Amino acid sequence: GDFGDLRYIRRMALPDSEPTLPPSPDWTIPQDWARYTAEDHATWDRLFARQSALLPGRVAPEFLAGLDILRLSKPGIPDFAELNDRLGAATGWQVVAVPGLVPDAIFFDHLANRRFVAGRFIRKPDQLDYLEEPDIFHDVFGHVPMLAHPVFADYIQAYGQGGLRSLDFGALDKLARLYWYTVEFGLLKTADGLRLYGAGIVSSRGESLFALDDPSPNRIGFDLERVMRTPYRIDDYQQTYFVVDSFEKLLRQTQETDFAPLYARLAEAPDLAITDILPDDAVITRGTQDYARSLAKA
Ligand code: HBI
Ligand code: FE
Repeated sequence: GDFGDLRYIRRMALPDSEPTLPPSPDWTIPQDWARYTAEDHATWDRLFARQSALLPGRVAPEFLAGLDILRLSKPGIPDFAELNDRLGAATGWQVVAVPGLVPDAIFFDHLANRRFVAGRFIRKPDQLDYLEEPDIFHDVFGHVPMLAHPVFADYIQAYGQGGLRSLDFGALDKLARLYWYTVEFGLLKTADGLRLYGAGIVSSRGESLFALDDPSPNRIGFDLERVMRTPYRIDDYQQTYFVVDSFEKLLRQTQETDFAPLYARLAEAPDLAITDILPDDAVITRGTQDYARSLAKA
């Protein structure tokens, strides 16, 4: 089936079985923009054209506004030097290239200092809908537009700071769910209806349609503690999406929550099942889960 570009997440769940030597203390490498081939640039342009045609009317206005930052002076894969001039001017964030997944503490340290790590490779033309690791299209097209939004920019930084602290509590798996269900797969409630903003959705053609239109998944109002009790799917479209009312509220909640007692409570409470609906949930869509069932049978 069409897995969108989510399969990359599978690698995040694996133990670090392929030890890689850090290329530098902070794991960054040069982008080497001059090394991209004409085919690489054409892949970016195809994906960019396809998603930017699909997203108006589906994506959060904040994302659409941020997308302009990716329209650089030359077509093809963005040159981080030029991109960073623009992104830096907007919110002070920078994009840095890394060879692939980096250790958690390194990842959080970059976010806490307003540096977003991005893969520098791009998928091959036969992988437009399907790949296992985040490539530059996911990392840059998916994430950079929201990093250009001042409130969301602060939210991702706060997440990085919280991530560093979660390591001391042994609560990384719980906190990672917050990132997953907001930064990667979040939906926003607007006066015109639900809109997409999660990078894992907006960089995937299939999930850009599924997350908004399909009757299968649950769509539930965002609640910080509830989200942190909810496991997620790493191998296919989500079975539950969480909907925020505003990015301001999301940021405020993340800054004001005292995570130490929250982690203590979570350590006592059992995880929920992915598709559970609780009496206190603000249910927007009660999903049929037909899509997930069809996968299980296949
Ligand atoms: N590395 N390059 C990269 N990208 C990620 O999204 C990423 C990572 N390393 C660790 C990591 N994410 C996780 O810590 C979290 O998403 C929880
Ligand atoms: Fe991502």
